[in-house]
Amino acid sequence: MVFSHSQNICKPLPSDIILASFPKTGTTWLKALLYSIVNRSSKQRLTVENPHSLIPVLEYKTYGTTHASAIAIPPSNINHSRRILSTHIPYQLLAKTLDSSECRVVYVTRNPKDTLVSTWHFVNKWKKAKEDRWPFDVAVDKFCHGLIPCGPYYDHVMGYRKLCLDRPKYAHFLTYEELKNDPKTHVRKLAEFLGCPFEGEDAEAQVQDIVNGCSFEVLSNHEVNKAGGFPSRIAFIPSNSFFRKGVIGDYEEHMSAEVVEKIDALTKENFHSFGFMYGV
Ligand code: PAP
Repeated sequence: MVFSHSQNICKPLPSDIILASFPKTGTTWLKALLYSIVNRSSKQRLTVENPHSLIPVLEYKTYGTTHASAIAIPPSNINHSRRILSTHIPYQLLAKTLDSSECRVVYVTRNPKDTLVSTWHFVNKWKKAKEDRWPFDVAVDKFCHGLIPCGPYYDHVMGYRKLCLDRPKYAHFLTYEELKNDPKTHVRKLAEFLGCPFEGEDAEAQVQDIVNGCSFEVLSNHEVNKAGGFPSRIAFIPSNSFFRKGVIGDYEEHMSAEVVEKIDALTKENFHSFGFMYGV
């Protein structure tokens, strides 16, 4: 797959919503939340479909030929509902497409240590990887050198952060941790950002209902998210591999003090020194 700065890989509609994220930072959760916020009356589809089946991945739809998770991207002349797409493509490669569009971009990120641990577990759950587990120290090394899919993580986050700071009307930045700590506030903010705020007497109940329906505990217990999976070019990805623990700080179970120190130093260099006080 070759991208360049000059490529305009698709032309989003002003009504489109693009969920951008680095892998393992909260994509599945945000897919469920955005789908529920936009399609309030049909949010029960989440009980029978995996969030990844409901929200297509831009890069698979644009370039992919073998990914079979597929619902097609709806044609742009269908107006009854807003299209939601997701992408892991770095902003640096999508800038031309996003900067020239009035679509809404939601970017979610997660602290680097939990992102790394989640990535490591996810890869080791792949069918192929069972015979050949990915050693944790190798994963740490690859992460620190930016040699994991869609990496470097730090460039990915800072690219979208710049977009969100530059174009706040069109791009919204949130973190897994703030969403976890106060989901109702962030669901309300997301709805406002998307131009479909919760209003009326039952607004509070609607928000609570969406937060509950998209919680880790509820989503991970739907049959559809426990069995089956998605064939991809690399491996068969089980549906349940998108739901592991869903907590903040799981890195403490896996990382030595030395590894924590190494990643924190990178985080300070790549985030804090640019004024983004996050991730340590
Ligand atoms: P993806 O990039 O492959 O789509 P993504 O959904 O971004 O993965 O990340 C998966 C992580 O989100 C998992 O974290 P963990 O490995 O630390 O447990 C997964 O458990 C977590 N996750 C999935 N759904 C939810 C949810 N509803 N609430 C909170 N965390 C969730």
